[in-house]
Amino acid sequence: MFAFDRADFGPGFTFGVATAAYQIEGGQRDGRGSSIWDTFSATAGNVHDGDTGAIACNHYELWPQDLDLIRDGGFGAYRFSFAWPRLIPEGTGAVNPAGLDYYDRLIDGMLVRGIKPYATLYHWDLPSTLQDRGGWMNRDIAGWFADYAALIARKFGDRLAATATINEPWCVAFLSHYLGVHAPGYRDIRAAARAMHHVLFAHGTAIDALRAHGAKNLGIVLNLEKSEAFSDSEADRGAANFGDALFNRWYLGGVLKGQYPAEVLQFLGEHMPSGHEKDMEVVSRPLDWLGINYYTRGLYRATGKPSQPVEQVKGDLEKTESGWEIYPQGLTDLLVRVSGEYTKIPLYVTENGMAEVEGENDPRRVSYYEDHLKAVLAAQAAGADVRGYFAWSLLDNYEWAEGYRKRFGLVHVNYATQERTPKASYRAFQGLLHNGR
Ligand code: IFM
Repeated sequence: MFAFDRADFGPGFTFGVATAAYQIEGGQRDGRGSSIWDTFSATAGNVHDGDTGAIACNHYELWPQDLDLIRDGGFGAYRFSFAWPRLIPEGTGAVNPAGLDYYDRLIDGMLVRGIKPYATLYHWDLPSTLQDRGGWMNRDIAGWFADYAALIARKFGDRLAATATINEPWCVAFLSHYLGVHAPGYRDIRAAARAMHHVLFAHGTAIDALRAHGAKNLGIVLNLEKSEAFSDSEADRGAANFGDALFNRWYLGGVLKGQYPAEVLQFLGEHMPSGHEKDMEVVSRPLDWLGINYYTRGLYRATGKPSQPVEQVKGDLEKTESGWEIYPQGLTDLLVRVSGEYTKIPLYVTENGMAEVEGENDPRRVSYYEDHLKAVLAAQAAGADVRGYFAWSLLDNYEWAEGYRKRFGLVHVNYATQERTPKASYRAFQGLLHNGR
């Protein structure tokens, strides 16, 4: 049981759960095209144990019972993502009728259960055919993505409570094109520089397309980490500032102010696409809300090496099963900072949660949620306009390069039988949301 009341968050505060298509759907049939995660995970060495999303949680078929779990937990909203290759198998051109039918059923299934659909257009499963054409490195993606956004607005827009363009552009760009950890697995500064700009440019063109086709309540979801210095030395403080620029300010500044941080532009130098300055008005189209995904802090140390000036190090705070430090204060600090320095539009915590060892008794996760929800209350008390909170995740699911070994669910999934079993953390939310306690 959590030690606060639902009412403490204010009237109309939204409590939801979040998932993403590739991590839970499975259902790679009925005309769904290939995505970069299908091919990346099929390549030896990229994903723990060679796990793929081919079956995942079979949400493609089991969605009715999953929506029942959301409703019975007392959650009022479901943040899900559309799979681009399920809707437009080749990325552009022909639309897959079975894909449209699937999301029709899913969205209508939410509405009949009183659950608000919070959609994300892109949560990392780029159609493989678009990767063949350069993917996020190709400026044309801004047009491909806008066309896909327009389709969603036309087919589903009137039933969506909120729509986000991109989930976690840092991961789409830097993690996937510089660090090489996620699909498509590049380790190349030119690839990264292009992806870092094109992902935000495409966000802007998608916002235009969504608006032009009548979709309402539009935003983007950024993953932010509180950047801190490993030591009080001037060099480490400088490293934390650079880490903050690369991880947080590139995306906050780009989207909300139309400006990239100078130190990152200097780092990327000649690798940035020429003429990017002219796109910044599109990059910073007005939004109706901002989503923030928060998990941990970033602790930075200077390396003294010009080619890699900073490195992230592990601190000594308690860690989750992913090895991420548990740091609720960072969530308060980020929400207050964004609200003070960047925007007064409503803020949503669109993901927060932890990986924990397998099992249905997960007291550490209950504490994690309790402490982070208190952090939201503290941010509200300090003036941040936080309107909602989404737990990551409803189900144990496919944790990208970590495969199925990291479990983030409020609900346990037995991958052999697809049986779902609510954990203590699910019951804690149920207590809060049903009883008002
Ligand atoms: O599983 C991911 C999700 O897809 C994006 N945000 C972070 C989660 C945990 O790593």
